[in-house]
Amino acid sequence: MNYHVLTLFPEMVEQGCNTSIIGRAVEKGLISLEAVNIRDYTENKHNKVDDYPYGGGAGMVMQAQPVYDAYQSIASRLEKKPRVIYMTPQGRVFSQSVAEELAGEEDLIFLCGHYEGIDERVLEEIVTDEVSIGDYVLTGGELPAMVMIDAISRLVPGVLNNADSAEYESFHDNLLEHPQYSRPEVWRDKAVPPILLSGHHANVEAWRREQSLIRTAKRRPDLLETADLSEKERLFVEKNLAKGREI
Ligand code: 9D3
Repeated sequence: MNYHVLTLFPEMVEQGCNTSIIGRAVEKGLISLEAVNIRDYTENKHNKVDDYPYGGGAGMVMQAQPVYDAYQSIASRLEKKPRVIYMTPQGRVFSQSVAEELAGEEDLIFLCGHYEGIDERVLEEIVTDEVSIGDYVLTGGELPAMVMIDAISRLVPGVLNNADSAEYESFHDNLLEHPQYSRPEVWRDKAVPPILLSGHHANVEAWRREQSLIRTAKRRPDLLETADLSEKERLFVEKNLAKGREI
């Protein structure tokens, strides 16, 4: 996977990605990351990338030319036209399924905006996807691009260690995870649930599954609509957990 980020803050993207698991994946050659400074492609002596909006109004608009030329500096080197993801609060909301879809691409270009936006004409020319990371207001598209790079990278084969990828493979039917406990057995008068010390593997698994159902019903009831539940589990949820009730 080769990521290319079009931004006015290339150091922010590089600093953010070159640490942690993503940094190690870059060192291993599994992914590459290039942050392209849009300001390097201006054609005026003050390196100005924005101007007033036609029609008036507050703020500034990023001009088409430097964005397009920065894009061309990447695209002209690639054999195939890459997907160009414009990070915008108006895009479709990022999710695990979007990450899975994008993880299959060879190259991804992220376009990060600032100011009031980018001249619509260059967006029409180069953008293939518009993505938001959720309904809250940030100051730019860099953190959203980094969030997407993190979520996509862990799906690239070899990026996660074996234990973590096994965890990923055994998908959890769209339920929240059960609680976890480690030593000591008693901490501040709170004991670990005894079933976890029983050594009875099947009972432990049944308890964990039930905890997942309870948690999901309580915290994210919306997930139950699409969760993969057995007939018996559906009945358990209906009887004990539906509409905010809890056993
Ligand atoms: C004055 C501009 N705003 C009108 C309400 C729109 C606006 C544009 C750009 C607000 C914030 C931003 C900066 N944010 C992003 O570029 C962004 C973003 C976000 O703010 N939230 C969630 N996902 C994303 S993806 C890019």
